[in-house]
Amino acid sequence: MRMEKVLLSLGSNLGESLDIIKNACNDIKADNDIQEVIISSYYQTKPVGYKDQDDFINIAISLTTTKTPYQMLDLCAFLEQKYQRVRLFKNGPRTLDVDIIAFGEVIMEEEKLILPHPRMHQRAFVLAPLKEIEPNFVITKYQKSISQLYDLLDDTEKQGVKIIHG
Ligand code: PH2
Ligand code: MG
Ligand code: MG
Repeated sequence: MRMEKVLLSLGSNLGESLDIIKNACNDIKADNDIQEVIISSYYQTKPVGYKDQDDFINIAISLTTTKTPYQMLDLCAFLEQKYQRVRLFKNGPRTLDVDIIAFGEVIMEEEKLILPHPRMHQRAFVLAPLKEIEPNFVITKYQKSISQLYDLLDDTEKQGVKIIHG
């Protein structure tokens, strides 16, 4: 079976965000098709897009898996359901969002899944946690590492992201 490295971004700004993210991490570690799970520190991040909402907690996860991209997407959707995702409107407050940022070198644009994540290269709340755990992972689409993509962000974007526990 082919093993791929997968990068995930988790976010929450509604409910008990720290607990929700911690529990989702444990669920991911317990999955039989997932190995080598690395979890970043927790970050408190200013909302991007729709601004009139609470700060988010964001983390990144790196793992290896024998799952396909769509099987991985199913797990993300399952976890969002399990933690009773409430999402009032696009980019609005949510209890748990689990996004696939990259799936090996896969590049695809389908209705339900775009890889790598279409906005990953613009977001400090994605790249700061990822840089901590996978600085040298190359995003094939951009021919740049996570660390290089992070360095290209504006200072204002970077300043909205603060580490909260190590
Ligand atoms: N997710 C969004 C929109 N804006 N802002 C922060 N800080 N963190 C997020 O996870 C986030 C966001 C859409 O998924
Ligand atoms: Mg998202
Ligand atoms: Mg999402």
